[in-house]
Amino acid sequence: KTLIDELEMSKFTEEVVKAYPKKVAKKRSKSIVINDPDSIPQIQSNVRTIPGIITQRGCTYAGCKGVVLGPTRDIVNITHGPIGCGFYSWLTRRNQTRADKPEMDNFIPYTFSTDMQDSNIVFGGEEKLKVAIREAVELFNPKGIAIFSTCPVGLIGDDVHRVARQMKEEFPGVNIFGFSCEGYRGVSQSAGHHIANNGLYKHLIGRNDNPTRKYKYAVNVLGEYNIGGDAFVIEDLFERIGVDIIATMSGNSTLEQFETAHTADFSLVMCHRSINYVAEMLETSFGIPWAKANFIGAEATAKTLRKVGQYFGDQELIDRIEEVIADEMKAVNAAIEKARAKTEGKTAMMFVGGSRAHHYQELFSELGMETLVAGYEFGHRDDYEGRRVIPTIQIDADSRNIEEITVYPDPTRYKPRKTEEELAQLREAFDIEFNEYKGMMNDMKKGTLVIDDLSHYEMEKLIELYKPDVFCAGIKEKYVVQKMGIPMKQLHNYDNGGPYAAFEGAINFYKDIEMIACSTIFKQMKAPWEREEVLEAEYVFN
Ligand code: CFM
Ligand code: HCA
Repeated sequence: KTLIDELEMSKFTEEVVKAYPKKVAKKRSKSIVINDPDSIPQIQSNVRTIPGIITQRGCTYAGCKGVVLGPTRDIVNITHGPIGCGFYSWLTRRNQTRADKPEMDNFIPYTFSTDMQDSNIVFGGEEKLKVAIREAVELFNPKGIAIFSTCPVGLIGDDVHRVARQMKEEFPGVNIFGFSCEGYRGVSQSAGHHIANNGLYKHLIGRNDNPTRKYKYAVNVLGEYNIGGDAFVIEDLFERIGVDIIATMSGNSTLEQFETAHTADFSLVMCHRSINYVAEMLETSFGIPWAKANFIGAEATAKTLRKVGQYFGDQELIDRIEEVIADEMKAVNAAIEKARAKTEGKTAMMFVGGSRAHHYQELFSELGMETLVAGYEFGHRDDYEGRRVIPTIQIDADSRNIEEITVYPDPTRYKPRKTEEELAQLREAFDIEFNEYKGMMNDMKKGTLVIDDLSHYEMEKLIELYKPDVFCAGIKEKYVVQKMGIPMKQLHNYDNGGPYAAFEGAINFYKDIEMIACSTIFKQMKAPWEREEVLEAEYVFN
């Protein structure tokens, strides 16, 4: 009997479904499945959270401004809205940047907002936005300014795109553009990613044909946000194998990187959920193929580097890659051996965004730890079930999830590098060889639980029933989980740790997990509700 058989993961479904009101139970049970990698079950995802449920999710504005555009250092990102939205999407994610020359702009240490007040809601906020833009130009003289709409902006009808156009006329040298990424536009951050991707394409990508190139081959690294310095480690690795990174989207990035992304030879896609639209657009318009990549885990990193070698088919590059892998694996193996003596056989659960709950399972399995349950906050079915994404407009009346349609650029503005026919051929051969279209469920064991948009109630039940050795999620879960006596690791901002990407990052992760999963301190803790009498709340359903 395996550990998973013994734990009887089906107990969870029964208990949770029993506790919910009938309608809620019916809806939630479609998002809770027992996995079978040989015959992957359908999972309901990317649908509206049931009102009243405490969700881990964030909003569309968070996905657009905080996630995709936020990590760029030389665009002034102005939040048009009340101050809270700008403040809470500012640096809690720990996206880093390297602006180590005096001539480099770096606006990441600032949060820019129009700080809308009641009077702006009543009389309109466009004038205040113009004042903010003028002030930003006067103080910082930036190359670009992006405006992000928050919920009230959509409700009162301020037109951020019109303001952007007017301000561009006033300041012709500055690229000024807006995003209609009001928080309520989608069911989660996911719609914000799509809106951001369209904006990147419309306003930035393809505007500069002269990238800085050192080497013969060049790639884009898409869906890597430099949390805790991950992108720095990846950049160092590419320097060692002698391949240029034209654009990282958007960790440690600049406006120039976006503008020249169309000159790369190949796109590697780390977080597919947040940037697949740009990857598809670069392939369709410029004939730049993309492949899924994963720099989380030493084995996964080696596999990704080998894909790069295979793509360019250059023996010298392939040899260099093998040398780097062999060299790095020495330290990795020594670190695994040391940590694994303590971590082997321990268990983990992880609930994060739209790709990390999958990617981080690699690192845990390198430590000999089993992932019992995992889920995304806002992944789509392909992120779970591993099918090819075809960007489409999705209108689901029941879930009220209205996704943006992917905007392909006007072909007269760009010169595609490949014909339609060449592209079709390339896609067919390439996808089979390079894109495995694997989702999280392909890589999880039979009998494990997969849960989409986990509720707070479900989280507590999971912990009560299966007592994992480590629980991974975000800040909303952190302290409740720790008070329950379970070590908790944030996989969004890595708490204060990282980098965790590539070989160097893997070693950091092994050490950090060994430290928390094997610590006895949490077991000695008593939560406030265990120490003193508390009023018990009772759910009343009708
Ligand atoms: Fe992609 Fe991300 Fe993630 Fe994401 Fe996010 Fe993030 Fe995340 Mo937090 S882009 S989907 S919207 S990997 S911010 S860097 S950690 S939820 S799993
Ligand atoms: C976001 C950002 C977030 C939040 C993390 C958390 C991040 O989606 O708005 O809830 O702890 O990674 O910073 O996902």
